[in-house]
Amino acid sequence: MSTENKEKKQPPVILCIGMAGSGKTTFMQRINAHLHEKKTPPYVLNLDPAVSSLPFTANIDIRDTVNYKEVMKQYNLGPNGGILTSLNLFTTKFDQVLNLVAKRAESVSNILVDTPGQIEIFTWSASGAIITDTLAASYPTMIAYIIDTPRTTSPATFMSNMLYACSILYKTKLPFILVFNKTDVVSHDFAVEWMTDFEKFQEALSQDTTYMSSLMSSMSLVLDEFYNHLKVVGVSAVTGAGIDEFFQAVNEAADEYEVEYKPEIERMIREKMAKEEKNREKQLNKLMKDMKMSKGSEVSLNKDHNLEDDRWDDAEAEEEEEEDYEEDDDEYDSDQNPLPSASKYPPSKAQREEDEKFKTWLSHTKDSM
Ligand SMILES: Nc1nc2c(ncn2[C@@H]2O[C@H](COP(=O)(O)OP(=O)(O)O)[C@@H](O)[C@H]2O)c(=O)[nH]1
Ligand SMILES: [Mg+2]
Repeated sequence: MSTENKEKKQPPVILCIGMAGSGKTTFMQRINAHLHEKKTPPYVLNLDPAVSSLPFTANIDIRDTVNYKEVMKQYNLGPNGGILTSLNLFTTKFDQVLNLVAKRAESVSNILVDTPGQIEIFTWSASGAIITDTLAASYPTMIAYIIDTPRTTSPATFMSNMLYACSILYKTKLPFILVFNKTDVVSHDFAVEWMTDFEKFQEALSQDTTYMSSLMSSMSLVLDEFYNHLKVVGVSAVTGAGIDEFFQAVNEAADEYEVEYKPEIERMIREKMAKEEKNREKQLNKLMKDMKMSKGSEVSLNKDHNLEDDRWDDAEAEEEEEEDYEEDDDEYDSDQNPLPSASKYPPSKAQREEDEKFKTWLSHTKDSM
């Protein structure tokens, strides 16, 4: 991590997302070990309630909060429903999780997050979105999209996987690193070639004679734009190859977050606060109106004070006369004004008296504040 900035930088959050079996957990284990070796330990979160044994120590483990098997039993759910419900339950406590993370943020290099095996549980659930957005509001957050390289060598699977990644990028709008994993089995060179040379991908597609190929060839045009937004690295979680390149991409993604994503996130937060402020003002106005009404009825019940009130009325009598003139003017104008002016239905004398009393009361309250 660059230490040039005087201001202490927030640790980047690396969200590991990918299809089941792509190697997210193994990759987490690898980068965790790598950071410990460099004496820059990370903070580790496990969000997979169904993992039987973790090959690394998580600082926060969803399994400590919810027992996924119990959830399945209690709610009468299958495995996927159980995982999703566990994640939802955990998300209700995420503010506490965030507090714990914040306490350690100063002393860790990165925040690593492992997600459930089945990708859609995290990417298409409300809790996944809440967790992602909450982290992204405070930390430079990025997606590490893990790909099972040996299983992506056919153009059709490659394409499907890219479209999925594309949908996550558009949904989260966060910096995105494509991590081609398991390069100890198959090199990711073919993927890089397909992504940089459109003709090469078309060529590969043309050898695919299934109905998919024509669908794919038209869709691949869309992906060209998507590829421009990505960083691509090839790694092996098992051998450790490519991990330095991965962390280089993490640094770039963190900078990208500061320049491109943070201002946008801050703008969204400001917008939300302005909206809330406006709402508060509206509520306050409503409250004042309510007070005016209740105060009015209270005063009108208070007949004992009429003598005093009368003195005030004397002083106000002139004002009232002036108002009467204004009302007349309004009536003349009403021909041009399509909306009937309020003076067409002037308030009754009693109402006006009450209004005046309210104004007086208000000015007294202001003075005494
Ligand atoms: N050869 C090889 N196998 C890997 C690699 N990374 C993960 N695996 C294997 O892929 C399988 C699934 O890995 P896992 O980390 O559990 O995937 P997850 O479901 O995405 O968390 C396991 O059998 C791992 O041993 C890798 O870099 N190379
Ligand atoms: Mg896993």
